[in-house]
Amino acid sequence: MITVLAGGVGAARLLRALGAVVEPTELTAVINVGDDLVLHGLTICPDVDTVTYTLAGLNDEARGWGLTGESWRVMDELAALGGEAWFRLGDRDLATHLYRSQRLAEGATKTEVTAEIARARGVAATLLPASDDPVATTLETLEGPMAFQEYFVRRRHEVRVTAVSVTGVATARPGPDVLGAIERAERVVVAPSNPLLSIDPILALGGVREALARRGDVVAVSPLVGGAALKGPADRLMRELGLEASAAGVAAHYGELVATWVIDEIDAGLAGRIEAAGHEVRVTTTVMDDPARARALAEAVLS
Ligand code: FO1
Repeated sequence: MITVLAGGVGAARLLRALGAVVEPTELTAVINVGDDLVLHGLTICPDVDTVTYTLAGLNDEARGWGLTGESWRVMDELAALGGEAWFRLGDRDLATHLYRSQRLAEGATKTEVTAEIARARGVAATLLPASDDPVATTLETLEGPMAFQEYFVRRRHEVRVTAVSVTGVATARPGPDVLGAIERAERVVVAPSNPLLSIDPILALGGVREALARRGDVVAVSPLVGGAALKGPADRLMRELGLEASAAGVAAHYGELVATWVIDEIDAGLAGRIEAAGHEVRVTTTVMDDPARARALAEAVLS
């Protein structure tokens, strides 16, 4: 069994690549819920949905989020009414949010609803929201506190951040199977997701850091390649928060929690520094832009 701590696109691609090397039923993803939001009365779980759609082969590859073959008629009508249309929910995607919101209103948990949607979409991997309790990643910015999607989508992450916090995390518990999935796995992998916005909100849940530390054999894939994120603001955010925007900077950020780093060939020159900080390092291709390269990364992660 392999457990992957996951954000959105990068994690979804790693999980898909792993699923080509091992039986997908052997994969468990613990997925960030810090960027979840309630909009139009609907509960939306962007990272959970990105992983679900990608593993179901239904995601829009070019956009990275949402469903393929999407249309936007509801959003266009909403915009015509003067409604909030900055966070684009496609017509097909809306079915997921309607289903989830109704089931939550009936008393189901996020974990249960996620499993139901995964099953309906033919996803064999186990998908676990990191928590069933409300947690919300919040950005302290020069303009004041900002909710995650307000910063990420509405402001296109173009506002300077001074701190990241996760509201609700002090009392939120990890989902019912999360700690067990970390403890029982043969391998635990931290996906190449944004360390500050996707992985830290998972690590902040009570018991998660401790469970990872007890293992002492966690493998992580660097989300930064040549000092830049393939998607999203990870590099910029790290600089804004005074961290080094490089594979070595991410390694320093996670510290002892990660035993082995998988870094890109472009960053081979950083291997010595990361090793000197007490980690093992594997250098391989980490950019999953074609199936062969994705497979090579999956094999490196499992070797
Ligand atoms: N990202 C955007 O840049 N613009 C959007 O309008 C948008 C809508 C959206 C709807 C559903 C969903 O599951 C994801 C969506 N995303 C959108 C992506 C999402 O905001 C981020 O990529 C993640 O939250 C970051 O992990």
